[in-house]
Amino acid sequence: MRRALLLAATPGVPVGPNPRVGCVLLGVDGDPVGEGFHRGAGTDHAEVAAIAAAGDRARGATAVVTLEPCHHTGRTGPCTAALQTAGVTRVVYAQADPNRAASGGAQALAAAGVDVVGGVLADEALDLNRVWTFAMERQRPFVTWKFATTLDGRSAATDGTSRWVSSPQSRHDTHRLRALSDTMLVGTNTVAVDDPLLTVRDDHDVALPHQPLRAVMGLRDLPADRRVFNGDAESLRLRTRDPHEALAELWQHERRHVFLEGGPTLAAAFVRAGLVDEVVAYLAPKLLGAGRNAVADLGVTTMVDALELEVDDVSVVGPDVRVRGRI
Ligand code: AOF
Ligand code: ZN
Repeated sequence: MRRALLLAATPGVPVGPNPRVGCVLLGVDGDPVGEGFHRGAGTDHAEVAAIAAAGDRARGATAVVTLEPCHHTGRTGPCTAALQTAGVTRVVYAQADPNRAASGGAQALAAAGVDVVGGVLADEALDLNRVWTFAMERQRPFVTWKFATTLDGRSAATDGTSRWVSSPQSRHDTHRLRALSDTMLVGTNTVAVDDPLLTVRDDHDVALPHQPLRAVMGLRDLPADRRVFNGDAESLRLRTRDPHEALAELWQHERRHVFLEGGPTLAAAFVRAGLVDEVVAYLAPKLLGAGRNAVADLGVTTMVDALELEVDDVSVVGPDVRVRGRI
């Protein structure tokens, strides 16, 4: 299973709607006879890749796979059938499939006489696909809200200037995090005022290979020449003000991880709706004293009602401090 987990985490797999999955086949004498991993939506599932590698040696083999084999026809066929056709007699998996459309594989295999064991290193498998699992369970994308402020909590000065609150190192780090998501989301106000490009670039302004979808939500009309609607990445207009509706629409587009970079009004709408799952804050060692808050009114009037974060990481990024936590 450790080998299967390593395979699942092979670098270079494109960000997309599917989980990362690895599989090792152990032949009748217990030696590995084939292995495989999933390379992105539309390609072979890990089990099918491992079966292809093993050929005839899959007969009588044990499949060790990081996710419960699927039992549906989606972009590809059911792995339950592929395993049985190949003559696999035993299946050991880590994580139960949280995808309702595909689950039921363990039961179906057991009913067909295959020896099935689940839950082996399940926590590690879950960790690898933590965002995907969360999204599947809730049937909506996971939301990371990112913001940058001065040490006294200002995201812009009173004259409106917000470039650059945080350091080049923090901006570089932000681009790295953007590239791990599949969608960047801002409001129409941000587009109207700041005209951001919202693509993923490295230090030298070179576009990185994976460009998340650039989604813009809100009712305000925007001219087509705004930078977010141009450049080397897709964009999507969401004509809604309601965070629930926006996420439902993004879910229809098979989006699993939204990187929210909107202004204070949009951030407050998501926080109030209980739709911010993770916060990433860059705190720059600067003081403004006055200026705009990162988030608008949350309806909190007394300290005991403050929203608390469970912080899971604090890092120094250049001169700034990055805090990551769950609300
Ligand atoms: C994967 N790779 O190796 C396994 C998956 O519609 P599809 O064909 O892309 O199927 C996606 C679902 O299949 C996925 O959500 C998960 O439930 C199941 N197993 N998926 O992408 C794999 N084993
Ligand atoms: Zn499958």
